[in-house]
Amino acid sequence: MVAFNKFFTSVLLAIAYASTVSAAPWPTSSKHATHRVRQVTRDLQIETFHPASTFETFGAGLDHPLQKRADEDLKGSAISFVSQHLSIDPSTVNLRTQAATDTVTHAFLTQQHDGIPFANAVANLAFKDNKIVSFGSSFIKPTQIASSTPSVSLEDAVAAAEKALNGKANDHQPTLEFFAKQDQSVVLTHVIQIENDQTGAWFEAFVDAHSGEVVSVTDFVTQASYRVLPIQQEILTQGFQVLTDPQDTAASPQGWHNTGSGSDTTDTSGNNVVTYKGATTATTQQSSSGDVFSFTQNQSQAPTAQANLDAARTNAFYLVNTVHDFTYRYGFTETTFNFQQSNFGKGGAQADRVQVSVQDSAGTDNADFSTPPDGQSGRMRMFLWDLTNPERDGALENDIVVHENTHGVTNRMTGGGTGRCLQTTEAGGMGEGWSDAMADWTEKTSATVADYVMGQYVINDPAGIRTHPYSTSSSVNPLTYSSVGTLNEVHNIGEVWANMLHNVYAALVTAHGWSATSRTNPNGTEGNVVHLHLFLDALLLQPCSPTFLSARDAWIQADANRYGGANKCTLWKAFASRGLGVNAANHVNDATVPAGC
Ligand SMILES: *[C@@H]1O[C@H](CO)[C@@H](O)[C@H](O)[C@H]1NC(C)=O
Ligand SMILES: *[C@@H]1O[C@H](CO)[C@@H](O)[C@H](O)[C@H]1NC(C)=O
Ligand SMILES: [Ca+2]
Ligand SMILES: [Zn+2]
Repeated sequence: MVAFNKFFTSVLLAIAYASTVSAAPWPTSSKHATHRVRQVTRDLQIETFHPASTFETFGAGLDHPLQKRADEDLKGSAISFVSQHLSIDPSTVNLRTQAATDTVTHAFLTQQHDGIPFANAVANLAFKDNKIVSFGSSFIKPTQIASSTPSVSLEDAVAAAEKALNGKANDHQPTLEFFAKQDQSVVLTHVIQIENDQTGAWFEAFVDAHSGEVVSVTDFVTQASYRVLPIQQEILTQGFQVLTDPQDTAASPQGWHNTGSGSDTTDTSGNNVVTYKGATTATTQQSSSGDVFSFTQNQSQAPTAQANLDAARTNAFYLVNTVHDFTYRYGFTETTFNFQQSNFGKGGAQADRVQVSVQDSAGTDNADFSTPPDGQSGRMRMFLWDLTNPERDGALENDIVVHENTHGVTNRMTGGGTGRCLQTTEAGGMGEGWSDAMADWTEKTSATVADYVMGQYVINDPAGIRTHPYSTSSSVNPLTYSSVGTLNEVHNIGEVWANMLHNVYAALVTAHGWSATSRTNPNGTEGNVVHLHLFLDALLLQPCSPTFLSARDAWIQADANRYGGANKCTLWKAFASRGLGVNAANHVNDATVPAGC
């Protein structure tokens, strides 16, 4: 495979170059927003490129060109705005999909040529009250575009991708898409999903349809989620509780045990999730009739003991359903690319409930979540942790399950359900941050905003698995925006973002109080309700491959959209207190807040 060898060589060159950056005039972190170095297989490391996104927000909104024409639809409005705003021909703009929440309508677009979409030159527009409130774009000015007729067959492209990525094409239909390279030249690619059942790898390969080279990948798996610290001392676990009818029927109209047709299931499978060990049919059956799942964990026995395994599958089932239900209330619905087996005719792509593999044999001391596009199941794998005897089960630590599940939420809501938009180092880092921040949100039981620690149970250490607790105290957690410039690993970068969001949360709760019913009532005015609304609204607003700067701007705009900007100064002060003020840029702190704040 000449093409493969060529690819391999150029990759090695890119990496060798990257590792000698000390001589370069720019900091390594200047690539955080557009690149990511990935260990694709044991022998192959590649650096992927994602065009930089611009992001503009418009406060109360801009008028758009077709606003006055009553007969115009969203598609016409979106294409006409984008082509005028970027001074490009409307025929080069394609509306890929749209989504709506209770406040905003979103259009997700791609650049196109000869009717073929660009995979990585994309845009997103948000409309509120028929005005444009934000615009994100990674459209490029192509220097050269390959012929739109492939000269390499799909069959040969599949073979090249399978060889390069050490896996097999799955049954997802390959597509033909253009792909923008770093030099702004555009290649035509066969886009093929490749999986490896043993390693759990799940990629989307972009294979040049004229040269046969693998030019890039999307990695659907968020890997190596947990860093391990030494065991110091014991903690007590919080203990189980029996919950009766915890389902929220506003979010799950047929409950948790019905996939939209036929009778209810009597095991840990339903419309939002199936939890199993080994095979998807290896679920836990109810312990007595009427959906009773009561299994008492015995901590002196191995996690694999029957009752402990049943407790793990039951706990994960409860958690993923609960996250489904409360995120649904706040806007992660069928039309905004959520995970459900049946969408009950409400739009969006279905047959994609989350599959949770507990006690997965592929690894230890970790967990991961794969987010393919809307319409394909999300896949969570929970491993055992071997730092204690008996081992401990990640499925029994709620913050770990919520962290993993949130990868599905952020990867689906950013960029319109493609799973392609949190691939850069910086965006991947924020992905880890949102996941910790969501776990932080779910574990609050009062208005007190105590320091928050992730993952104490699995490693049996009160310090948890991160470098610092999340805290409003800068002495407890000193991370600021400029820390991102010194960090290269996504979980470390994620800690900076999660700590900022912890401070945003604390500021909102201080300003507006706390609701004990926030999970089921999104109409409250309390700070924790406001926080989760802005959290999810901002995901839909922000551009593909967001940065700390554009993600912050998306929160500010989300507040303008939903609350008329009532929290603008509260948000700016919280972000600025950790270096993400008005003039922050290039991983240099700034504490400025807008005039009037
Ligand atoms: C838990 O397991 C240990 C070890 O097998 C056993 O001695 C103990 O009786 C069990 N506890 C309960 C409550 O079943
Ligand atoms: C929230 O408000 C909406 C719109 O007014 C209403 O339909 C819904 O029932 C309310 N939800 C709750 C839990 O009060
Ligand atoms: Ca879906
Ligand atoms: Zn993670």
